Amino acid sequence: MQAPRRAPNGALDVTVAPGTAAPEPGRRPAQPLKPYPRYRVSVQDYVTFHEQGFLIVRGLVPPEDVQELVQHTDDLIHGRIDLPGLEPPSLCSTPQEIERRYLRIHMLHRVLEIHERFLLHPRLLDVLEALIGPDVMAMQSMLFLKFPGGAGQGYHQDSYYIPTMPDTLCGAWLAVDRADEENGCMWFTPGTQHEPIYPTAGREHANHGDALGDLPVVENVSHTDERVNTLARVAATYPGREVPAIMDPGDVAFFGGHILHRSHHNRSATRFRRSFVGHYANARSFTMWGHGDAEGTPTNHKHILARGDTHLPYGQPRFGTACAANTPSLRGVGTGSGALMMATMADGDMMSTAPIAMARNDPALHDHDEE
Ligand SMILES: O=C(O)CCC(=O)C(=O)O
Repeated sequence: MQAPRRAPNGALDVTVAPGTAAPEPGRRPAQPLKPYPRYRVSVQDYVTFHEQGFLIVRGLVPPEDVQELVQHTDDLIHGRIDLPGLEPPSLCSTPQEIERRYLRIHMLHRVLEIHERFLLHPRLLDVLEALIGPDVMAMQSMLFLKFPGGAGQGYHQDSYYIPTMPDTLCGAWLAVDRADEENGCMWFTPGTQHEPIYPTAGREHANHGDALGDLPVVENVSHTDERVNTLARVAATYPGREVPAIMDPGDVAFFGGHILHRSHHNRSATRFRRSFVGHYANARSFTMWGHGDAEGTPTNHKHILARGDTHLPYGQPRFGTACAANTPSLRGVGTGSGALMMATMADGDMMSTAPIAMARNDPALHDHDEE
C-alpha cells in the first residue's frame, strides 16, 4: 500500500496493493458471466459524447448490482471486510468517526473480487467498446465514499494523471447514491474536451511532447481553491458552460481524459455520495502508467484486456472475471481482432503476417509481474 494521503478534512485517500493473499493474475479460471442484455450505444449517444465531452447513460447498471455495492461499501466502512492496509475502526470510535475515515480507495480491483467484477461490468464495457474501442483495457478503479462533509476535487484532466499514447483515456463514473449539487456531484465543462492536457512544472513533455509550442504550465491541478489551481483560468474561458452531472444510482457518466471536471465538497449533513469509478483506454494505446518501482517502463501487461484484442501485451484479471483476456469468445466482441488486423495487412501486401502472429497475445507468453 502506498502511504495514505490526508484529504483536506482529515479523511484518508489510500491506494491498496495486493497482499500475499491476493491471487496471482490469471491463476483463477474465467468465472461464468452473469447474463446482461447488451447495451447498444446510439449514434446520438456517440455524437453527444464527442460534442459535450461526456455522456450519462441512465440506469445502465441494474438496481440489484448497485445494491450489492451499497452493502459492500457499508461493510468496508464498518470494518467487516478484512483488508491488508485498511485498519478496522477502533472499538472506541463514534459512528461518525467510523464513517468519515476514508474518502477514496484506489485499485481495490486488485484485492477484492467485487471491484474487479464492477471494473469489468459487461454493461460498462458495452458503452466503452462503442466510445473508445472496440479494443478496451481496464486500468484503474477508485471507490469514492465521500461522506457528509467529505472533500471535493478541484479542476483536473484525467489524462494528465494517466497518459496513454495515443491518448484514448475514458472514465466511467457509476453513481452508487444519488449525486446532486448538495452532496458533491461531478461537474463537467463542455468544450474543454478539445483542450490539450496542461502540464505542471517538470512534466512539460508528458502528454504532447514538444508538439505544442505555446502550452503554458499550470499549478496545483485538482486543488479545490480556484485561486491556486491555475487550470481554473482555462475553465474561465468557457463562461456559463459548466454543468452538474446529477445522477441516480445505476447511472454512469463516461468522460474523456481531456475534459475539465471537478466536484465540490459534500455539504449535506446526512447523505453519502458514493461512486465507483473505472478508467479505461483503447487496448492498442501504449502506456507507462502504474509502473510501481520501475518508472519509465511499459505497463500494458499490468492492465486487463477487457474487450476486443490488441497487438500489445496485456494483463489477466486476478479473480477470473470473464473478459477478453481470459475468454476467447469475448475477444471477437469488438471488430478489432488480431485476425482482422492480419487479414487487413496481408490484403494490402504491406508486410508479412508472421511477425504480427507472433506478437499476438498467447496467454503463455504473458509477463504477470505486478508492482
Ligand atoms: O468523484 C469525484 O469527486 C471526482 C472524480 C474524478 O474527478 C475522476 O474520477 O476523475
